[in-house]
Amino acid sequence: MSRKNQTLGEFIIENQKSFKYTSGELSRLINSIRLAAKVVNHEVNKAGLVDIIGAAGDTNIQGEDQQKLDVYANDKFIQTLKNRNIVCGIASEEEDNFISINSRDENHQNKYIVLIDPLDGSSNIDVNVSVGTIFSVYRRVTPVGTPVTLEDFLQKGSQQVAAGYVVYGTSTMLVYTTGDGVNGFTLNPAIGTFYLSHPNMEFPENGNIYSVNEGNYIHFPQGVKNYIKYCQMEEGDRPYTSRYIGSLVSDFHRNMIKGGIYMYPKSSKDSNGKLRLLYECNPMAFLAEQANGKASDGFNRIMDIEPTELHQRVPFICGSKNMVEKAEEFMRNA
Ligand code: AHM
Ligand code: MG
Repeated sequence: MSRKNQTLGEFIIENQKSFKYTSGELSRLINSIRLAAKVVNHEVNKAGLVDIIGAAGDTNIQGEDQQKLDVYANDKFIQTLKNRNIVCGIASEEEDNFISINSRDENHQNKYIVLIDPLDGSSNIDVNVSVGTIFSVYRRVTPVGTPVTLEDFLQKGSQQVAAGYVVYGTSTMLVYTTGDGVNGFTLNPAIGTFYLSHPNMEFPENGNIYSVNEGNYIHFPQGVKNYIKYCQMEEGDRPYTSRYIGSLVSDFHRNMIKGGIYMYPKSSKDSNGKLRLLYECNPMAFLAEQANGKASDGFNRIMDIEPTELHQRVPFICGSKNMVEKAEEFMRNA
């Protein structure tokens, strides 16, 4: 059940019954992400003041070292999840290895693991363009009571129990799914509360926006080149509009609302593209499917890919269902 003006806190409590597992742990986990998102939002919003309050690497007026924002976001999300004693393991784009968390009576009793990209698109910060946080949640597969292992993190996207993102944009929003549709909450910064502003979000089946870094065009596979030419062709509802922010969360968010396709294909420079399967593509794929959209590597469903490494990269095509299927058709026929 959802109603407008509901706060995220109320929504979590009222929807806990619909979770597959109802111990309350997942609710507490989403609550922790909500809290960390607010803290990071506060810092991201001050990014433009860097010349006034000091840049990364400087020492601030209290004698504290200033951190780069992506490191800051990483620390805040990890700290919040650790302190609240909710997860047994965390993996992050910012950390080479996963972190095993041994808490609650030193007995490894927690069941959830989280994979996170704490500040995606961080090259956009210097120019005041939106950035985001992406997260993905699984239940561990190794026995409770033992330390987590790599196996807990290398699960297929289809095993996710929750996923979402925070977009630090003109408004800050938290958008997430627990496998029962996608809901979006907007932060009222004056009082620090997220409100349900976008209930039951869905990709339109068709769209007219394509988002891809066309600077890499000559390096793309022929199928992608052909699809881009198709988008630009004068025919029916085409040419489509090209919009590329260079911040996956923001490009995805816009396409979900307006209808569109995002692509980061492989290229002759990067044989698997750029984006990471576990904490960028899988969570966005889960959201896309829950919002009536589709996510693919060009040939296969993203959430069916069997992961082999923590920081694995994968080509990514995601968005309105009919557009993704059309792109796949071009890939197959190239
Ligand atoms: P990051 O995790 O290093 O920030 O990289 C991921 C970002 C995505 O948000 C964005 O869509 C893409 O990289 C942009 O890459 P490019 O500049 O190559 O187009
Ligand atoms: Mg990233």
